[in-house]
Amino acid sequence: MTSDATSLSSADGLWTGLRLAPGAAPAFTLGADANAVIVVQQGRIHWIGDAAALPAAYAGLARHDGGGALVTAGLIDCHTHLVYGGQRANEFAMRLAGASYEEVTKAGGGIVSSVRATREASEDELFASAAPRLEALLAEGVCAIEIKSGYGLALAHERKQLRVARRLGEAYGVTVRTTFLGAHALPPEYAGRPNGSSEYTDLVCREMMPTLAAEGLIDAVDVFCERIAFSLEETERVFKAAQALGLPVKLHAEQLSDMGGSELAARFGALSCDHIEHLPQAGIEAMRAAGTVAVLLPGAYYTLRDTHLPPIEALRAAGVPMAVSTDHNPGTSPALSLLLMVNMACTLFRLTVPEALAGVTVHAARALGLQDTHGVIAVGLPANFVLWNVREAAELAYWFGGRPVRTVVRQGWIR
Ligand code: DI6
Ligand code: FE
Repeated sequence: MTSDATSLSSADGLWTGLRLAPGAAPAFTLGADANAVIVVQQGRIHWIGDAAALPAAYAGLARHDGGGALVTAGLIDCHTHLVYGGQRANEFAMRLAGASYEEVTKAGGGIVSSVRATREASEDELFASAAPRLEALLAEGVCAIEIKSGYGLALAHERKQLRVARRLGEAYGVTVRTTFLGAHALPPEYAGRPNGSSEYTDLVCREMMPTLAAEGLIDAVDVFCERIAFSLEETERVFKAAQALGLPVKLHAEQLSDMGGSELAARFGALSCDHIEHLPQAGIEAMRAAGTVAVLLPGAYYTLRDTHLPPIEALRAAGVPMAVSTDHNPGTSPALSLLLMVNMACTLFRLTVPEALAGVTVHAARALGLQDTHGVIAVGLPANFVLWNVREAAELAYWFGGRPVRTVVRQGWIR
């Protein structure tokens, strides 16, 4: 882990001998074999172009030899539940032995077991357990990440999660966008009450969200809208509370069934609808009209052995931007590789390589409201880019496993 105060060197200078991956720097259409140059100054992109056109003023800068590496914008993991206590490998083993989700839940498993472990953990313990998970993602070139709450389900514990998310961003020099997901599951103390879900939704809207927003801990608000979680009516109550606080929304939508959540989210101008295996055409149209990003989560689809594919062709035809993310969480997607998600998005969901790479860069940025500062290599933006030891961009989706990263430049520093 390096903090900016102790990094060995800044990325300032002349990065030479580069090949820009398609889409990496939209302002340029340099051929994949062009000898591209990036100039970084004070941690920001100052110039990009063909070496032959480099302005003389930059010729004397410190040089970083790219050695012919392929370059993409820094990767963005736009949907994670990275901060939580404990882990649930035992559930994984139980399910392999044939236990149903109900049996796992009866044995104390499921989200509630992560809630219990998160509540028992201190803020420092949560930081310590999340740090190596973040390091694994950063090692693959992630330069921005979304981190949700949703395992505390009570004010003090939701605050703990969101504070850890902020601390991780500061400690590692990575852009972190926090998402309040108090409406992730019904906490044990509300389960079994006749109006427990509605009463808890009130607590989320009237106490937890405004308090944590006032403490500067919330960048966006999310809900798990599903038969086994929160209803459409409860989701709308949470969205209205977020809107009143000026907070953007996103939604775990249509993961297991068509709840109509995507149309509701689009009505609130949601940044993204996520999972969307059961997304209907009406939801697609509403998302297109609202500019809402479709976030695909192949890790959860794979772990749950789902067979209901998201409507990729219809999303593509409608021109809805598609992002790809790990959905890192201890239950349905304990994924620590965004590149593996790129491979799964192609292999399982049939995205093209350019679509999958856009899904972890420019579209992922839009899903976090970061489209003006992240997701592409462009003059004026913070220097977030990755040099890869591959000949062609398709290799970033083709290989799974391995370490194709040559150099990560994150927030203007070599990591
Ligand atoms: N959808 C999921 O797949 C995860 N949360 C959600 O909203 C499950 C989270 C867990 O099992 O811990
Ligand atoms: Fe999720």
